Amino acid sequence: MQSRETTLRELCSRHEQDHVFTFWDRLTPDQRDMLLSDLERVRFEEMPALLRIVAAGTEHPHYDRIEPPVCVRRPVDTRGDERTALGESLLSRSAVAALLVAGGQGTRLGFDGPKGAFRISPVRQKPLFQLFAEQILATDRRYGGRTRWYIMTSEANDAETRAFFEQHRRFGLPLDQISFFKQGSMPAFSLDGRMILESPHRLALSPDGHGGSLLAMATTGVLADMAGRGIEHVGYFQVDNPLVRCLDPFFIGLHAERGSEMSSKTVPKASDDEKVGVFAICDGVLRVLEYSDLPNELAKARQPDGSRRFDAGSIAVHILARTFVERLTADPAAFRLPWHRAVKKVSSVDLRTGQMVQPNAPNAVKLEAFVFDALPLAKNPVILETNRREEFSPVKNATGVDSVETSQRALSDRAARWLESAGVRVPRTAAGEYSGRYEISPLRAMEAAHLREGPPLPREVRGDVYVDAT
Ligand code: UD2
Repeated sequence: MQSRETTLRELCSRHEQDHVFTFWDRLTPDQRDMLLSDLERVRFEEMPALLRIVAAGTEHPHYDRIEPPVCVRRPVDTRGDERTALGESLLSRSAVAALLVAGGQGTRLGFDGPKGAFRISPVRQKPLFQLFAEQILATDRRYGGRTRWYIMTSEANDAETRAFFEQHRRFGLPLDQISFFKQGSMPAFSLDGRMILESPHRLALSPDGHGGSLLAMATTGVLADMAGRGIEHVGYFQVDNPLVRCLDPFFIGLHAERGSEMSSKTVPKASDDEKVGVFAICDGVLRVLEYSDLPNELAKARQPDGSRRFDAGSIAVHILARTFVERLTADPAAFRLPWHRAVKKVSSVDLRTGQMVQPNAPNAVKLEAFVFDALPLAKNPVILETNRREEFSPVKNATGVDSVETSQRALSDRAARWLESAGVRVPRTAAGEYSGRYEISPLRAMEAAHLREGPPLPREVRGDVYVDAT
């Protein structure tokens, strides 16, 4: 049998990537092993296609006809609705799993560590992961199921993420209710199509995008695990939205009732240039057009009544039928979502000197797959329009738009509204804004109505208020 080294050298040579062995003679045995391990993660069989995308430059897809989609609007009160009842029964049968994608690098937030470890809640400073864990616990207590939680990490943050959960005793969830799995990696390429070395013995690898979740579910055994447990639907959400309702009975029921393979939530866009993809029917097929692919004239287009024409923003909350993911990935070697190309700055090693080079201009192409590109492949997709103030305020940046401050404010204001709806007087400033900070444990309420069911609340609150489970 050929040695690893020979096999990988041959593959590299076949795809004109021999430069990755430039420093081989100087590497220690451990370093050689690391380089070979990195190379084993490269999908060489896809290399010709990848190199074509790298060389092609960024092209926006062209469609002859782009139209707004039809969305189902969420009723103000979903209690008593038959779709809610269906969702509740699926949750009580543990037929729905939660899937959190948390493999991203979180560079914009400037936080050192997995993004889910970021402390976001306005009073207790709970990390994002805890808010999600408590929702899952609360869902199980309410409906009597045992919801399995799959967390996708990446090579860069897997160990730290697992350690964080252990350190916090999984926020009360039993050991056997959480599964971590790792997404794939993708090398960064120089503009002329060579894999970048980030050190003499390491490739510059980064996560392959949240679209990598579908393939990773197949290749890491997650799908088989789900099938074995009777899980039929997968509630997909991102790590950066503390307002997310990750297991929403109404949404689950709507998806199941329609026999949808992939359903998505939307909110009306906050502005023409908000950084969210939009749902659109492109040449007859429902898709998400990512904000970076949306031509300016479409982002600004108006209906005759003056409202925004492409207004259905994607908040990256989906439900996927397990059988849909199985169907797509039945032959993992053949399954591909399109690669999206971004030109970024990546530090690299100078192949002549072995010295590190920090680029001052973008020098590298990174390729990522997006999960919403599965939407055009899904039967009966449904889009549910929901209320932004209740469900969406992502924390992307340290300051400004979609920042820690705006997200904490949204959590606090939502808690204040729920308290008011339960008859509690909440003080406001002269300008009508809530004064003080408010937080409600998900174990006490996941929506306003739950707050009215529990133990009595004070008639009035003031200052920083935390409403606990009891
Ligand atoms: C995403 C959507 C955007 C909108 C917005 C809502 C994309 C490309 N854009 O924008 O349309 O819905 O969210 O907040 O999705 N992740 C991984 N592995 C990866 C890359 C990302 O797990 O390889 C996770 C990451 O941890 C995070 C989520 O995916 O939970 C979003 O990633 P992002 O920050 O790249 O997406 P963003 O903000 O550009």
